[in-house]
Amino acid sequence: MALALTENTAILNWIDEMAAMTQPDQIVWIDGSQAQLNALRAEAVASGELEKLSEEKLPGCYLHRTAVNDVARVEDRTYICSRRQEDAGPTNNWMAPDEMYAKLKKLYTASMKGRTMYVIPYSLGVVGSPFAKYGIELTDSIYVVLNMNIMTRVGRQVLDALGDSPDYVKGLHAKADVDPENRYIVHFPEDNTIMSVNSAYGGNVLLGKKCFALRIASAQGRREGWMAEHMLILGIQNPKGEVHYLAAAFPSACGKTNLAMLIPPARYRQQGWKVWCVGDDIAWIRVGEDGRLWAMNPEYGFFGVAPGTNEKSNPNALHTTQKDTIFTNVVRNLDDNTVWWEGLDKNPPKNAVDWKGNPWDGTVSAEKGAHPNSRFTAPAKNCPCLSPEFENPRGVPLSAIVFGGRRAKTAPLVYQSFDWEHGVFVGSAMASETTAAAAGAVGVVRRDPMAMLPFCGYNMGDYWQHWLHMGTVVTGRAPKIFHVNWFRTDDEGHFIWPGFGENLRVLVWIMKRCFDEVGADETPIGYLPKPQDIDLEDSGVDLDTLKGLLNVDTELWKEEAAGIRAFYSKFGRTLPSALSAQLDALERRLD
Ligand code: GTP
Ligand code: SPV
Ligand code: MN
Repeated sequence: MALALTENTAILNWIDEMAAMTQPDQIVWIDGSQAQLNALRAEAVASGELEKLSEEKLPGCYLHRTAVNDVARVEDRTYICSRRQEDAGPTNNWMAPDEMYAKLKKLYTASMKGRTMYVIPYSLGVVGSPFAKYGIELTDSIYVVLNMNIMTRVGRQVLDALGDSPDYVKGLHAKADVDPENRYIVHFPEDNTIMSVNSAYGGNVLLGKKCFALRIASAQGRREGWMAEHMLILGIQNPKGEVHYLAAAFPSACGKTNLAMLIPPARYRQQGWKVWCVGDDIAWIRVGEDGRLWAMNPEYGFFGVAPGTNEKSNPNALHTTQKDTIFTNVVRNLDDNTVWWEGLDKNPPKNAVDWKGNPWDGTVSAEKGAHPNSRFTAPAKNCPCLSPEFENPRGVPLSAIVFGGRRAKTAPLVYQSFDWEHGVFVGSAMASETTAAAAGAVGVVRRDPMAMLPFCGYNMGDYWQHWLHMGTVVTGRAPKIFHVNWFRTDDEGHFIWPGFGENLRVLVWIMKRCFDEVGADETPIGYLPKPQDIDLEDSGVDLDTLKGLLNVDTELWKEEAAGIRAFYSKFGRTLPSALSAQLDALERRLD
């Protein structure tokens, strides 16, 4: 094999086997050097896979367009192939491992003929730290190599840290024909193996992200006593200079990147409030030596939603994307060779190319210029508010865990659970409107427990049991658990709460609750703020509106409880009894 960067026989034998099946013309090891990455960028530009953007305005930035049928995660084609079907649970697609391996073998055979196989050694977490986990992704896509290089720590140092150990996650990705009928995103949690074929879209093919850091890692975490969660991690610095941390789980395209990079309203900034971003999508959570829960971000970059990102909503994200960024499925402005998307500003370019590659003049109102799930891949170190703790391998201690989703009605702006067990119930019962981040209908309310419905690598009932167990390990030091909803709408469908930077007002209440600095009203669903305890000065929201946002409609909540009961009924004996008891108690309180 050409220029292998390791003598690790577990790795070499596996690559031999995968190469014999896929039959690439050549194998190239990614060493992480700038020289090699630059050569790959040049090759991708020459082939049209990437388009170079203005070096003056967007230095080091590129544009990529995916196939029109390949723009989001495909949940109906994503599988958890454990030996027993019950271990995948009622919320995952399942097939017996032997059957799936045989099926995939046909799709991979000779799929890399005429192509190059790239070997990407990558680390989730700081290389060499006790909390890092390593993976190797084999892919025939330069786009994947360049994105993985932004999203994870890539290169020779990973192989050095791994040494002779067979403890790494195997990932095989082949673009094949990008055929949606034969697209499979498959996880074998018992083999630490991921196989992805017939796609070239981010979440389906950047195997370090959802596939490893959530689906495989959640299963590892259960075995090893930690948690892998679909959560942002942020630090809130108060005027005294103290920084307290929280992690928040919102479903895809429901505001994690935006909250993680929040800029406080002007008066708060003047008083000394600041938010530090530790992570925007994934948190690995462990019990620290002090008995508290600590969260670290295993990633190295942001794969963020472009539409809606602007100078007002998220200036930090916008700034993060001004260099060394890959944009996927956005508009290309031909006049100055930059990019545009809906919600960037009110001046769509007139001389442009849309996400499908067609001429676009910004006036075709029916057709969006950028795909609603168009994304930027940007290095974390570009972020102006990146936390000084970002490279701390242990992460940060959590004071609060926050769940949330898009709910036009039902869920109030914020409430607090009564205790850890009730908090796990609140997370398990989360529901949210679907978004463009996954293929399928948008705006349909569905249960999305802990924002992990598409990402839990084992039986969701066992996952809830693991959450309950973690609470017993950190008794007395457990983070307080909250639920937020920025997305309540009025009768015309407009968002009532201004959101974005103004969300700090809610985070401040949450922090006060964590440190027993403010009271609350006890309601059937949990503790709600006394309206006067949420600061509204300069928010544009009046007290009556806030009272509406905090309203708990008993009739809607009875329907909600019935919905939770129907969802729980899928789990049979894997539903933890503590959670069915929580549901019974909620129904009693509502009566
Ligand atoms: P994934 O990367 O898919 O996991 O998503 P995410 O949770 O990081 O979502 P993101 O922060 O990218 O937000 C997605 C969309 O929600 C964007 O279009 C945002 O503009 C919008 N959004 C984020 N926060 C708010 C908010 O507080 N209020 C409102 N109304 N919209 C928001
Ligand atoms: C999500 O869909 O939650 C994302 C984007 O963060 S992807 O990497 O495609 O999963
Ligand atoms: Mn996500």
